[in-house]
Amino acid sequence: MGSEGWTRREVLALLSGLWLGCGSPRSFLGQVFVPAGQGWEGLDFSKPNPCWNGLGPLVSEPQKLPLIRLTDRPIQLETPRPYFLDVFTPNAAFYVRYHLDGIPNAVDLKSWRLRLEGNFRRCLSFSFEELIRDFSPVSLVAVNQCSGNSRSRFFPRVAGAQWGNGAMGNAVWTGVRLKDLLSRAEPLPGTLQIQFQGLDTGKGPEGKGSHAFLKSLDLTDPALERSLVAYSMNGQPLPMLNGFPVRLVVPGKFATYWVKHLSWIRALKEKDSNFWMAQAYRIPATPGNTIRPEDAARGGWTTLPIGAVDMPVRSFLIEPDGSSKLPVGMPVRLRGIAFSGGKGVERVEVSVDGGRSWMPAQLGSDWGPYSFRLWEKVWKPKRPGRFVVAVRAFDRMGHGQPEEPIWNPGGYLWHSVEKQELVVGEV
Ligand SMILES: Nc1nc2c(c(=O)[nH]1)N[C@H]1C(S)=C(S)[C@@H](COP(=O)(O)O)O[C@H]1N2
Ligand SMILES: [Mo]
Repeated sequence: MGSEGWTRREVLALLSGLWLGCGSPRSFLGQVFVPAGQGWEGLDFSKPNPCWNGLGPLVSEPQKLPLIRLTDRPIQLETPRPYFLDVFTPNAAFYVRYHLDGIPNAVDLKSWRLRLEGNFRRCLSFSFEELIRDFSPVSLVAVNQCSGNSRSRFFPRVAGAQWGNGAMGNAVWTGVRLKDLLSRAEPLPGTLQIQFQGLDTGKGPEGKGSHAFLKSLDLTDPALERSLVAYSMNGQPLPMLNGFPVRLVVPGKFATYWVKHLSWIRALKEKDSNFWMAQAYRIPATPGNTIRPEDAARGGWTTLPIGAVDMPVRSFLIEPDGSSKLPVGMPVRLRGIAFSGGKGVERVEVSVDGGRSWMPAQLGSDWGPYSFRLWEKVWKPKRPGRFVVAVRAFDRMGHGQPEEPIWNPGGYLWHSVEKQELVVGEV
């Protein structure tokens, strides 16, 4: 690999990624899907990332286990594959995504307030203590998934963090119902949207003047009804990097609406025209929200905010990860997770012949329609060889996953069937 045209920093980032990336037998990540007969030196970066996770060094940030660092400023950390063997993602392993580099390192709960302002009958503010004491706590289980999860699968590649599959996590969220806060403040007639803002600040992308991270939902969006202002994650305070002291939880919607360090809730009389709503996080208004790159380049197509859709159903093989040979005749547990954006998981099917034939998997406990659901299937390989395992899930509305890749310029909504090569050897 020549280094022409690359900055030293980029080369170093790439090298450190390779060192820990898929195919390296020393790697803790070990989530190999290396093309037949090749080692990791055979990976082609002009093609989709073949590894389960994104590529990057493992780094330890405060309150976090070693996670895969995709970018530094803003910090973006991906959860390594083995943590998804559990239905709840540990807080310390939960992925991290920011847009701005001015992120809070500490929040003083003595002075911190959650403020409701704008077109409300009453402008209110609440201390952390009041949120815990004066409202009945509500708990729910929901998957937080970045809109760009699996973006490194896109071909041709698109700009943005090159996530593998680890920009997602499932947790028990506890807090105050958003609607309890809204009904105390009472949106006045003429309110179109509710806007959410966290404590982070910065310049944002070059020339965009996006000083703060702002997201809005229509006042009529049913997702507001089920949303929480969460102060607890898996029974613990939120890690700072996941939004301490409180974050918005919008079950079923992509995590871009799950505003961290939530400190301002605003009633808007006009539709939010800020950068994060009007320009970023837009998807093609086409069937399946997919578009051909050449059509996208021609322009003249309409877009929707990604909040217009619920998360599509997805499923993943977590173990075995392909890093070691399986012995012929020995039963192995194929294990993984599936989830949907609110329609539940009706069934999961597994294939060991690359998707030609499918077998039903056993499902684990049902933690509700927004949660991960574990699945497993015992498989006894009868002959040596290379087997391509594929997994697909269906939600309760009968929606499945496309076999074909999708594409859009933002690199959003990837949900095609995942495949993993497993090698079976003679005993
Ligand atoms: N304050 C704030 N909240 C935010 C963001 C942000 O940049 N700042 N990013 C959003 C996006 S796009 C994602 S994917 C999730 C990531 O949540 P996590 O970092 O807790 O995993 O946070 C959302 N909430
Ligand atoms: Mo995101």
